[in-house]
Amino acid sequence: MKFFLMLAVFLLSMSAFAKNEIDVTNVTIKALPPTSKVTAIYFTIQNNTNKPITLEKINAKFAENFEIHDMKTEKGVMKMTKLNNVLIEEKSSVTFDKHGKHVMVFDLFEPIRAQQKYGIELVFTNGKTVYAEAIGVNP
Ligand SMILES: [Cu+2]
Repeated sequence: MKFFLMLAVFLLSMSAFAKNEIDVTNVTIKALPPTSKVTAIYFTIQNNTNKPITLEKINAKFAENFEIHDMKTEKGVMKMTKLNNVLIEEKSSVTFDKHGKHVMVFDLFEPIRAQQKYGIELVFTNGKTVYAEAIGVNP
């Protein structure tokens, strides 16, 4: 009995110190009128490992298609370009926001409402999948 108690204390202290390999924070999804079938997701990916990681795709149940986009200014005009993946260097982070990289969501199955939570999966090329909760935010 004493052994199990000590083991439990040991495991608890381990988890308190363990750092996630990948942290996905400030996850938001743009809330739009129900007539809109397209929206965007923003977040910050922090790579805590000693190796670069590559975000390959996004999955979620509330829409059919997800694309990684970037904004570029061409001849003074802002344009969206599709990216196949996004590299996050070791011990660094990449922020997706409305001024640059973002996840474009097409063919929504349900309207995105402010303050509601929407689960998403971020799939990396090393086989890791990170689950995150996006919060609906009014634009
Ligand atoms: Cu876009």
